[in-house]
Amino acid sequence: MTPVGDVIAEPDFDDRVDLDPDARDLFRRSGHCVVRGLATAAEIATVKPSIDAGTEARRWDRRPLEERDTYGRAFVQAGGIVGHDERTRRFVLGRRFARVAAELLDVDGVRLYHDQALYKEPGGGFTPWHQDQVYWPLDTDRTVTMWMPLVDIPREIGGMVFADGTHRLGNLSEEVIGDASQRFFDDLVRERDWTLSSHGPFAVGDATFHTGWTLHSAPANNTDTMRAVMTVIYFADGARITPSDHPARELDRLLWLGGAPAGSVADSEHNPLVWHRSFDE
Ligand SMILES: O=C(O)CCC(=O)C(=O)O
Repeated sequence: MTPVGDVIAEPDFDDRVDLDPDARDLFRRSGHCVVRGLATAAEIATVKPSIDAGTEARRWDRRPLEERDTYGRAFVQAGGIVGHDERTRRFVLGRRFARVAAELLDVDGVRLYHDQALYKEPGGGFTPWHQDQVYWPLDTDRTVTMWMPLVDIPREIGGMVFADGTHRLGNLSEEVIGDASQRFFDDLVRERDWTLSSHGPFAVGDATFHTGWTLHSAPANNTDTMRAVMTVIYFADGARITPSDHPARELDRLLWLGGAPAGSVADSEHNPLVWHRSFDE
């Protein structure tokens, strides 16, 4: 990795970092973990202007904060920033991050599902409880999101709150993120008495990883700082597309899997193999 310092010419996000076995163990036991310093401040300083611009260009909801619903108030959301420019592409397709994802999932290779910027504005609302994989028409539970702050995130803002061990329970509800998922899972969290964990505060370039079925939420941003976060979602190479039996999954099939039919291997041009064991040989 490049040392922390000023903006650098071109970061190399393809290099190898050694994963702390404790992070791997926590991920397998609880469905989430944190990897501190996965990118340096200098690397993020170089790439952040591109991600900021890509986020502004591709954000889905342009209404003012106060006109949005609970989901819309949670963050400015923009997906597919990988196509914004070369710097963003190199970040999203960085083998450093994908190798960590593959190691955590214990698979030979991972493909890109999609990337997504999640910028929680000053005054932005909480992120309702949800499971990501309810959106994903994939026949595997070997799926993972890397969530990386592009700014320091103090304890007052915080990061996601995870319900430990829920990654082993599969689909707990067909509710997509919103008021209904918040109500449903809030009750379930109380009823099942799951242990809740969080990894904040964060320095820029730290990253959390959580599986597609790990139940999570995030607190509101009551500070004056934009909580700029970039995420990259990966799935195990070889996964197949499942039948579209939910409108959200059908939309995702069209948006992120190249519209390929149910039953086919998820390997469209939008889902490149970002890391495979053979790349290191
Ligand atoms: O950043 C947040 O507030 C929530 C992120 C999230 O739900 C995710 O990355 O799956």
